[in-house]
Amino acid sequence: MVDPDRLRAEFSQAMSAMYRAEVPLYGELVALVEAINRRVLEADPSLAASHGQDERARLDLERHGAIRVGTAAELGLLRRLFGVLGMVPVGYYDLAAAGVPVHSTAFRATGPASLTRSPFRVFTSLLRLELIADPALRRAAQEILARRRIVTPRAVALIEQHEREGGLDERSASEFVREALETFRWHAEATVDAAAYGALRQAHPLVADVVCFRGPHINHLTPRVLDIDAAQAAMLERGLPAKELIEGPPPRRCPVLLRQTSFKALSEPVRFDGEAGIHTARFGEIEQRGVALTEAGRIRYDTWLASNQSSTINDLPDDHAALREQDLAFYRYRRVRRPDPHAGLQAAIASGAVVAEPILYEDFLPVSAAGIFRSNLGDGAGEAARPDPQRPALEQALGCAILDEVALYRKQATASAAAAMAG
Ligand code: OOG
Ligand code: NI
Repeated sequence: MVDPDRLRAEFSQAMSAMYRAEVPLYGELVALVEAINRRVLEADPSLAASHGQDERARLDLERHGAIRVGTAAELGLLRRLFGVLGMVPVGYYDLAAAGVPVHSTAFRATGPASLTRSPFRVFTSLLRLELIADPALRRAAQEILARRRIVTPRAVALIEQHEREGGLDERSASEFVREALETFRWHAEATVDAAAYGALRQAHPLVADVVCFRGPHINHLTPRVLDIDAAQAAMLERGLPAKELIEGPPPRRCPVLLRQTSFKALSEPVRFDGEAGIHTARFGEIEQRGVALTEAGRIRYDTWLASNQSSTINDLPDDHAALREQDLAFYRYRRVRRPDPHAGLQAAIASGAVVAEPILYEDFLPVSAAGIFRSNLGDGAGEAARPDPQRPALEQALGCAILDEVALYRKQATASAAAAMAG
């Protein structure tokens, strides 16, 4: 049986190659990011060192993608498809609170070794058709969606084989990568005529993007950059249509969570029942990731976000030792030499026997995500709807529970501390 970590790495490369061919600007962005990452690591050997071998190895592979689906059944099927690649749903994001009629999760690997092998993640949103006000339009959307099949019959068969046999052999695995990729391909041929597209777009641009095409085309693929301010400047220098604002925390010496920027979505030629038109959906995005925050740390970030967003998050120290000692961020512990068995973890760190390394934030931020959605959907995408979070509904559609990201970070921190201090 093929290792799901290897399969995920292969799939992520295949996805990247497909998107590079579909959206040449993405290739440009990847080149820009690689150049900046090289420069940052050369200029700051201490950063390169603190990054560790594993971190460096995964940097060039690192991507997230985003897709949007229309029905619970589609989401349930994708959960099974991503399961073949060792990816499970982590985190619940309610974007309706920010005026975007979807709720979302991210499919990703969870174990530290698996993340090192391939941190590929896919932000996956389920359209909330119940938020379309016009009942006739809602029904029309449901009928259109009920007719499509977003996963090829062969891919479905391979998913079933995987579930039955607990894995895939070499040949089936390569076939699966090829077949599963089809789900995320762009289709320039809409499934509806221009009038139907117009009506759905009127309801919400997102509704048109999800409902009017054969499948959940990947709408962006995001490489990870080590200095997003430099990348933003480089994007503007090259004339890429960058979004004005970087989403997420302000720049800091010790980056936390996630900072993101994107270039605006392209207007692309599509055909509606043979008639020429345009659709705006796909864009490019880059992100810088920092240390994962504990609940207490996250409250401080969210408080800053809800306030006037001054240039610093005042009560979140910009210092890894302070973040760790005050239990505001998560760290992984590595033994350098045998610690004094009678001393605690803090003493072992102070003596240099154990080192603490930041645990990278692997997830997303709902307010940032809503900002990314909005800047790429054109006009009329911002009216706020404020229904309650629907986490149980999303879990029911997935057919499984959504893992809690903070619990995953805590588990990793605790397990590494125990291993570093063990006899
Ligand atoms: C997803 C937007 C969210 C991110 O990086 O926060 C996202 C979408 O536009 O479908 O990808
Ligand atoms: Ni994104």
